[in-house]
Amino acid sequence: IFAAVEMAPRDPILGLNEAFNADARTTKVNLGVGVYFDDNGKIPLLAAVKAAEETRVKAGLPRGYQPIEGNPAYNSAVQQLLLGKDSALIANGQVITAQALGGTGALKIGADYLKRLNPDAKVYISDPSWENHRALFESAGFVVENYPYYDAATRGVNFDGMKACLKGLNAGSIIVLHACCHNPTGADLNDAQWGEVVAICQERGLVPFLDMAYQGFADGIDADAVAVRAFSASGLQFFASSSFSKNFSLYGERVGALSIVTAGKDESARVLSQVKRVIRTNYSNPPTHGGALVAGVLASAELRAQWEAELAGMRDRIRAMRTGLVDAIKATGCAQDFSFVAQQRGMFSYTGLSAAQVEVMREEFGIYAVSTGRICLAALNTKNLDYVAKAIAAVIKA
Ligand code: PLP
Ligand code: TYF
Repeated sequence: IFAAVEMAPRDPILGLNEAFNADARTTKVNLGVGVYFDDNGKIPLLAAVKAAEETRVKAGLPRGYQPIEGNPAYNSAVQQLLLGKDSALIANGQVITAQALGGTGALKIGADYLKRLNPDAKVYISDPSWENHRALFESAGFVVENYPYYDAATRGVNFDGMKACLKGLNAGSIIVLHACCHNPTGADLNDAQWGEVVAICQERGLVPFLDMAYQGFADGIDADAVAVRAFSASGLQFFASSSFSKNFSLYGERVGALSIVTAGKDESARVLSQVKRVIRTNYSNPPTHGGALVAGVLASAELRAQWEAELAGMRDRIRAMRTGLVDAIKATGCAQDFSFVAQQRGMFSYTGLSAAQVEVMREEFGIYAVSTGRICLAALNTKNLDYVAKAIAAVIKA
């Protein structure tokens, strides 16, 4: 049965981890995968999460099945993070949320449901986008195309190009938007631009799907929800995926959620019933532990404050690494100005390094980056910063 099976291509980002792990050099640095490491190069276990976990373990709970849509306390906390605790949409019963297996799982149940809802729609993702967006929507059966997004010349968003494209799309087209901290470019829309995108979605009858994987990594929980809040104020229906991999440092626990804003309570009940059907035929119901930890942190005023402080600590450390990298590259005497790195938001920077330069970084310095020139700033620390800066300066000069 397997004789004719070909090797599938490796995930361009996760595949780098394998090469990194096999590298024997002690000076090696992995700037490839989007994971937050602390100044010692370790993935943190947040103190707020640890406290919630200790309480949960002490309680010695049985492990029954969860409801198909997951933990109700968790789902309600997710809605409040996205839409704000005083959201009229929540009060009106216009929001449904299903706990999902990470942000990826949320995107997949959303994609599978959209395929049933509107099988002929096309999906549009930013150019460039997170590598998995295309593959995921294609595997749900959609044709996926790009809308213009990044402008390499300005290192910002080609907003005119993006708008012109969105304005030409057919009604019902599905638009995947990075709610904040764009992966891979670090270039986000400003508030006014979000307002314009909302207006275009309204005029054209587009279906927005906001992917929120880094809430709290740019400016803070509420500040990073501006896009979601702009859509929620518009009266539009939309989809939103949440991931708590990064902001709760719970990568392997697979904690995420799919939320859908509907026109009203009755619609919500019908939509939720269909989403549950998608879930049932995929994995029946989500796992308990990670969602319970997030719900536990968010239900306690004390743990929530502790989490927000820890999240601010991660955000501030990334910012310090951004300015540190800019300064350290400058200090090498490098002719190229890297000050744009300090303006980009979230975990990533599109450095402008070519695939050939990225390869030299890997071969000569043991520094791993994505071939597109994307680096993860959250993998820099006070010990490897100068080494990375010197390597970047060296490959640019070569
Ligand atoms: N969406 C974007 C834009 C991401 O960068 C990521 C990264 O992990 C995800 C979704 C997936 O999140 P998760 O790891 O929780 O599946
Ligand atoms: O972009 C990143 O590096 C993160 C982690 O298939 C990731 O979002 C990368 C690839 C992938 C799943 C997660």
